[in-house]
Amino acid sequence: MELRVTEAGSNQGVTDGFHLLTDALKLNGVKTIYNVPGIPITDLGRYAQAQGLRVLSFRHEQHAGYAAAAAGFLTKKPGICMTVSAPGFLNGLTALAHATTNCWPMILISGSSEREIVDLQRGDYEEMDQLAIARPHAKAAYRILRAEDIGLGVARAFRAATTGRPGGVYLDIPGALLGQTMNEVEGEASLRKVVDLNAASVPAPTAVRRAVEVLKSAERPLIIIGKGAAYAQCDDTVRQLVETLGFPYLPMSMAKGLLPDTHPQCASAARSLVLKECDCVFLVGARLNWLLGNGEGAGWGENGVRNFVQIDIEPTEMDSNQSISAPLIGDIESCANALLDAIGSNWTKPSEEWLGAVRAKVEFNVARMAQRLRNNNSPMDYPEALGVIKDVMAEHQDTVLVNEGANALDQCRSIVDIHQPRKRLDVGTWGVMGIGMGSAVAAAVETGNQVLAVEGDSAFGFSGMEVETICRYNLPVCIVILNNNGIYRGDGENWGGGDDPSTTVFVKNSKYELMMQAFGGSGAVATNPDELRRAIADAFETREPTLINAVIDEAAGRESGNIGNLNPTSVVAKIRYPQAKK
Ligand code: OXT
Ligand code: ADP
Ligand code: MG
Repeated sequence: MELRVTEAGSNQGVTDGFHLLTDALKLNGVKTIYNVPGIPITDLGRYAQAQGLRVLSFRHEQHAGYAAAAAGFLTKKPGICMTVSAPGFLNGLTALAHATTNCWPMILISGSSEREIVDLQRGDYEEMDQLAIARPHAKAAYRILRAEDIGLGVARAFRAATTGRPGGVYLDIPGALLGQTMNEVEGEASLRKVVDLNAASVPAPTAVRRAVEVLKSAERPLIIIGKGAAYAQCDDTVRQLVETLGFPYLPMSMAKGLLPDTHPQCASAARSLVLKECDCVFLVGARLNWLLGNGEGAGWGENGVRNFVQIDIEPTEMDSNQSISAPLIGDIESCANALLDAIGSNWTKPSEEWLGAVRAKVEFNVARMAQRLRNNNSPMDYPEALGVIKDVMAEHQDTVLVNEGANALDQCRSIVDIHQPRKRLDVGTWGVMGIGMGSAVAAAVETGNQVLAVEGDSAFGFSGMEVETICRYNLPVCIVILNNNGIYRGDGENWGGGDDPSTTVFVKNSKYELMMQAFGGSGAVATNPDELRRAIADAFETREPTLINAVIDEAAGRESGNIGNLNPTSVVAKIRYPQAKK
């Protein structure tokens, strides 16, 4: 029921949609909104700011959305993004889909046009049926039409975003809702605080016993830890489980640091060996998707893996690719504790034959890499530049590393150790270019820590304008652009021989550092590892927004980094372009 102002000319005892919405967000613990203002939500941002929420305005909704998604991963609570209707909503939708794909909680709140106009397609300002468009890209999508339902709508969004497998939720806010009024006391009473957002989900005892039996029977076991485990924020329990079992483990990209990458059981540097040789894989908050070759084929042993054991909060994840011999359906903390209880103190660790073989391969590969990290060439190649970043992350372990690109991503992931949980944010399940600056802003705002964004020059371009946002809020973000003049490499040629550059090549020797200087931040050029080391040290000391243009040999990269095999090949290309080089 909608209540109108009772006393003419007075608004005492009355509230409205604007204030109910911000009150509902505050009641559910929201502290920050990532937003781009405009009709009909400009005042919503102002009122939220007036009521003590931090409202950060971006230059493009996609980056506000990526910030909200990253905030969800870092905090285990929904990150909030707010946009205007149709184009702003669509700009934010990519990020909502990214959050859903990565199983991160996020709420996209978009202003929209009124139903009576949209549904008859009468042509409203920014008319679009946003709810219908959002639904396939979100875990859930809701529209609120009445002020008295705001508390309910926000509560449903919070519950859906977090409980069970987390994901993105869309909340549609027609402009007129914000202006609706109702009695203040009744309005306050209509708000709801969601209790036990990340509710525990305990596995069945039979499932736990089955898992212990399967793990016990393994001869060459391997644990794969995914970003679901990093998200779960039960770091000590996961560590205890890994150390008790004594298996070698592989951290997926954003699970790096959950146990330090320097941990003696970490098998990252023996990745091919462990995937090829293992007979039992224990997945902890990781999916057997493309990043793991769907658990079969190239990379995996010829005879395949005998048994998979999997912990996941989402029941339908089980058997999505390979048969799971022992599914543990529940949250990681509950499952890990149940396993630890069932294992007790009588656990036999894997054979020295297996552990020794993995250790030997790790030591061999780390030693082989070490020399490449110490060269001091100009221009640099990737390992030379990343050797510096590796040292920086070892010296400043609470720094949050943001990373995107192709070679800039893959080589950074292999070379740069992460030492603490949730200190690496990257392109995620879809391999998205453009997450960089939004993630960097969220990391700085949500953690208060120094942020180091290691960016391919192409990757940076997707969100580069947000350096103004970083300067405006004076965030401790140091951006290092690994600048090889293009996508994958800077030395590609136009295979038709025309004047246009190759499709993958950018302006040579671009002065990216000036972009940061334009907004009052610091800019520097690094042509060798020593200069890079000094420039990062300066940025960390001052905590000023800084952009370092790190000059990389334009011939240093590989097509698509480590995933070139995913490019389709043309059988006629070799005949048509015999002289062509990439
Ligand atoms: O065991 P072996 O011998 O095999 O060796 C492995 C490890 O053992 C070893 N290793 C180590 N050695 C020594 N020491 C240590 N510590 C160590 N650690 C590991 O290293 C190797 C490799 O190990 P790794 O990395 O663990 O294993 P691998 O096999 O690579 O793992 C497989 C994967 C699949 C899990 C892994 O590769 C992975 O996670 N990949 C993610 C890839 C990804 O998502 N890429 C991003 C997308 S690429 C492409 O699509 C791009 N686009 C198109 C585009 C996109 N994406 N988005 C949008 C919105 N629009 C367009 C674009 C435009 S990339 C791109 C821009 C690129 O240009 P940039 O200028 O930005 O970047 P540059 O390339 O730098 O120019
Ligand atoms: P990665 O890319 O690192 O391999 P994925 O995103 O593929 O990780 O997998 C993460 C998995 O973790 C998802 O299947 C998700 O359902 C699961 N997950 C997320 N949070 C929890 C949790 N608290 N407990 C158990 N599983 C979780
Ligand atoms: Mg590049």
